[in-house]
Parts: sequence; C-alpha cells; structure tokens
Amino acid sequence: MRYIATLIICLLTAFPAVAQDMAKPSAAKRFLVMLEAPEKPTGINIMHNRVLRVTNPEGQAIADAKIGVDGGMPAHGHGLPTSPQVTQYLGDGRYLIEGLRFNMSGKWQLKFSIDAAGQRDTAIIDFVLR
Ligand SMILES: [Cu+2]
Repeated sequence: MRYIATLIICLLTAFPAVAQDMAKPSAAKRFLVMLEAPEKPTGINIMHNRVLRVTNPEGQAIADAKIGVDGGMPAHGHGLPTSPQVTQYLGDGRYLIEGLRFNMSGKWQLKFSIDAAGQRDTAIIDFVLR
C-alpha cells in the first residue's frame, strides 16, 4: 500500500493539476515556494489571483521579498498572455499574485524570481492545465 501511495504522490507532483497546492525548492535551494491552490476552480482563459508562500529551507516565513512572476509554455515557445504581479504581502510569507490567466490547455511553467534578505534565487513550478 505504501508503495502505491508513494507512486501516486510522485505522479501527482510530476505534473500536478492547477487546482492543488504546489511546493518546490528554489533552484539554489535558498527558499521553498508553495503556490497555493486557487480559492475557486480556474479554467482556461479565466483571470484569477493566486497566493505564493515563500519560506526559508527550514520552513520559516520570508517577509519583504521582491518577487517577479514570469512563465509560459516551453513546448510552444510562448510566454504568459498577461503580466501577473505581486501586489500585496498577506503575512506569514504569503504574497498575492494578481492577473494570472492561462489561455490554452497543456504544460505551463510559472517562474518566480525571489529577492529577500540579500539572497536571490529563482523557482519554477510546472503544471498541466486541462
Ligand atoms: Cu501554448
């Protein structure tokens, strides 16, 4: 049973759907990022907001980070159809991202550049929109 559960978790985290929390270490492992599941289900071409939580590797919240949001579909060679921005710090390491919209189904990436407490790093979250 444990083997099957682990297998399922691996499959889900390899290509999670957009509707669940997605967590990942940043490229140089300076931060952990978690893109929280949307409050309401989202779909193709729906403008929505998301929350990104940033912590240090020990899980402590990072405040006062400068966060850039970029992304696109690598297989299609195009970027995001909008220019999402972090507009608000919500406390507890949580940052509000406004203006996200994905205009087709398939494999997407969101790329975050994080600048906090003299440390810079980037994090990529991959997911599939169906
Ligand atoms: Cu595309």
